[in-house]
Amino acid sequence: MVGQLLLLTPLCLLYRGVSGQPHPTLGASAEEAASIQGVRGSSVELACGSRPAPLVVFWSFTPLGSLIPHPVAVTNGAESKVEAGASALGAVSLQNSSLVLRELREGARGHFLCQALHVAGGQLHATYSYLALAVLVPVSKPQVRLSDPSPVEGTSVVATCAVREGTEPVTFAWQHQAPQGSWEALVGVTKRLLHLDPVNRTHLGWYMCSAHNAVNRLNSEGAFLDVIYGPDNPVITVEPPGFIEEGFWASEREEVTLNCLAASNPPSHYAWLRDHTQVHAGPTYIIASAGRTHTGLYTCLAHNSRLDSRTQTTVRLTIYYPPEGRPSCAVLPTLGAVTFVCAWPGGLPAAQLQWEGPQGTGPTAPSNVTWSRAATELPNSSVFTCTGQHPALALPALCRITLWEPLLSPTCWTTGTIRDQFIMLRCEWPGGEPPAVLSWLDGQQQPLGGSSSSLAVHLLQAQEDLTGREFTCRGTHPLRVPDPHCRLQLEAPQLAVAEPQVSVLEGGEAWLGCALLGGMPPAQLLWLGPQRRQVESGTSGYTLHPEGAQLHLRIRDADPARHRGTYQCVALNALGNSSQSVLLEVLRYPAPPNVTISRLTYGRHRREVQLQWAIDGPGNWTGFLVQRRARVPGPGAGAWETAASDIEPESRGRRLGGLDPGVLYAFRILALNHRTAGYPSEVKIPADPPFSAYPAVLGAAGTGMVVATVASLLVFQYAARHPETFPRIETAPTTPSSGPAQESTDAPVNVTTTVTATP
Ligand SMILES: *[C@@H]1O[C@H](CO)[C@@H](O)[C@H](O)[C@H]1NC(C)=O
Ligand SMILES: *[C@@H]1O[C@H](CO)[C@@H](O)[C@H](O)[C@H]1NC(C)=O
Ligand SMILES: *[C@@H]1O[C@H](CO)[C@@H](O)[C@H](O)[C@H]1NC(C)=O
Ligand SMILES: *[C@@H]1O[C@H](CO)[C@@H](O)[C@H](O)[C@H]1NC(C)=O
Ligand SMILES: *[C@@H]1O[C@H](CO)[C@@H](O)[C@H](O)[C@H]1NC(C)=O
Ligand SMILES: *[C@@H]1O[C@H](CO)[C@@H](O)[C@H](O)[C@H]1NC(C)=O
Ligand SMILES: CC(=O)N[C@H]1CO[C@H](CO)[C@@H](O)[C@@H]1O
Repeated sequence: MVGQLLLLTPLCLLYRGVSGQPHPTLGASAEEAASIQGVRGSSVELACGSRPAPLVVFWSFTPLGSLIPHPVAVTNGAESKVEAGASALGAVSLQNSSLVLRELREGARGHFLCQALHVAGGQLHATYSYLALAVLVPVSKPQVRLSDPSPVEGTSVVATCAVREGTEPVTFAWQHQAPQGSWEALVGVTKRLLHLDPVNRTHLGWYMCSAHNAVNRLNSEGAFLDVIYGPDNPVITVEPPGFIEEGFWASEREEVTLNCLAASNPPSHYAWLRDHTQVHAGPTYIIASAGRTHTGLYTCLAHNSRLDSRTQTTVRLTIYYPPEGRPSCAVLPTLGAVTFVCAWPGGLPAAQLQWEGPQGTGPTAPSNVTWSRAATELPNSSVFTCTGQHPALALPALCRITLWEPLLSPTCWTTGTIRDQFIMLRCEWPGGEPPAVLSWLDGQQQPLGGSSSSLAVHLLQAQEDLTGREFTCRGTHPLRVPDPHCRLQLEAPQLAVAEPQVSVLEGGEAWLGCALLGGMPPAQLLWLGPQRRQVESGTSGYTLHPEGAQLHLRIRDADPARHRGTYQCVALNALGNSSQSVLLEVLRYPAPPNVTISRLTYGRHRREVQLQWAIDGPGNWTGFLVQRRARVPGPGAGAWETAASDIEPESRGRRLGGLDPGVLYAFRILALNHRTAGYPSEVKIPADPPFSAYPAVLGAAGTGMVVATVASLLVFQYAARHPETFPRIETAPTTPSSGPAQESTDAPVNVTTTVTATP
């Protein structure tokens, strides 16, 4: 059966092969050839016509490019047979009349013919089905192949997307992922080959390709393209940033970071050089605290170890530092204007200075700046500020000037130097900003010497003809109009005394007054004494009391001998002198009245006497003085010595002890009015009282047993040698005056405590 079926096949095929088109024969029908696609490895079912239940089905196959058909399978409905050689087509089986190809193989490409016999209406009908089978192959997994995985920038690289198999047409797509990027499609590239010519750093990264055909699409794994490049020229940055034309700047004492970056693959190795000496290895060089010595050229070297290539960049770093301290402000007067000067020297770079006043800002300049303003625009107390800016300072430094007009006006005065005979003209007008300027002018308003600030001094040779001359001191200050001035006129001194004649009682106190009335320069006052010598305070009872323009002379314990006379008050200045006289009289007190001894008797044992006295006539007295004298044998007598003093004016009697019984005494008494002594009384010898032992004592004396004190002897000897001095009141320490107060107008004398007199 099957053998018969196989015989039929060539006929059918031959028929088709000759005609190329199935032609219906008697009782036979043919169908159009259909194209069918199958994919290798998968299944395809070839249906044989549309008519059901054929009697016989016969499948044959003509491979592509061949004309010879091969039987494949045959069935009669009950039985079927698959040709063994059909395994080249895949796993072939029949399902009813359809040919099923599993695990389709590429050998199945070609034309299949199905011949079927049907019975219809008792007749046999043959049908033919032509099927063209295409077997498609899926693309295999592609692989990226790089012509050089590590190319140097500038060379060329070809990337290939390799696919082992796959039914054409196969199309390709490429994707690239930069190291830090994401996958990106390379738009427009659809070829298997990707040309990178020349390759550059932007090409570095992962490459992936995908291949696809009618069956499938597959992606490759990524392949890395490591483009070698660099180093580029280093780029240097500085922190904190400070750019100037010459490079970079930083402030003193700041931390300065120098950063170097040179693009390179593999990454650069860096080195920092300072003036050709390496100071650091690595991209970041930190100067912890910048100093002025850090100013200089800094070079960054970059090295690509793979290519052994080097690049370098040099920058200048300048360390800025501000000037010392702060700006200094000054203001100078100029004609009708004031000039403000602000200076702040030093620093790198120089500080920028600017003036600012109440009406706006002034000029600006480095290190120093001046600004002139018309004086009329400037009210008192205007403040001008100079601001100094420096890049190394966060805040500007300032100085200020407050203009102020000095108060009042200049004051003029003179001082004289007596010995040097110079006159100093002085003029003062203190204060002011700027300080006032002063100058001296003569009577014709001609300047004398230069001008100066606040105080002007002019020296003149003292001459008489300067008397009456006028001098003017002129002050100028920009804020004061018109110029104030002061004047002075030179004049010889003038003085006046309080009283031309002064009287004082001896022992009293006298004041001589003298006042300066004028004189320019101010005169000096002094007193000349009666001997025309200058009176010095503290000597001979003199005291000087200066009081302003007055000089008082006080005379204490007035003594006619020393103090009486003509005094002169003298005023002296560099132009001359003048003087006035004062006559001082020292008056004695009136002489006290005469005194008489009314009684003088011995006391017991002749060691004391009792003295009584009486006042003889009118007058004033302040006390009494009793004197005694030893009567010694031979010529002359002893000196008078004081037996009692300080006797109150009311007393009229006194007991006097301390006598030597062997000595015979004489007594006398004087009345005193202050220091003026009266005439001594008559001399008396004590009388014996009744019942006295006088004879015995007298007898002892008569035997020559005279006892005398040494003092008595000395007094005696003195009296013997100077009989002419007796009887006189001795005055001390100067010349003796004439006796007791015979005349009340006598020159005052000082009475010593020892008063002696001859009998
Ligand atoms: C790298 O090459 C691409 C094209 O190949 C170009 O567009 C790009 O400008 C190049 N880049 C550099 C840095 O040369
Ligand atoms: C101020 O600057 C001028 C030049 O502009 C210069 O001559 C003068 O000496 C400077 N003064 C000070 C105090 O620096
Ligand atoms: C100018 O002002 C100052 C204070 O700022 C003051 O001391 C001075 O007396 C004033 N001058 C005059 C002339 O008022
Ligand atoms: C006072 O002036 C006169 C000349 O005028 C002079 O002789 C006399 O010495 C002067 N007196 C003194 C104390 O200077
Ligand atoms: C006082 O005595 C003296 C001399 O003894 C005599 O000259 C004088 O006249 C007397 N005076 C009176 C007021 O008695
Ligand atoms: C005595 O002194 C008084 C004042 O003390 C005087 O008034 C009187 O005149 C004086 N008598 C004689 C005699 O000097
Ligand atoms: C698919 C198809 O038509 N299958 C038929 C094959 O033949 C048997 C009997 O001969 C039928 O039962 C199936 O339906």
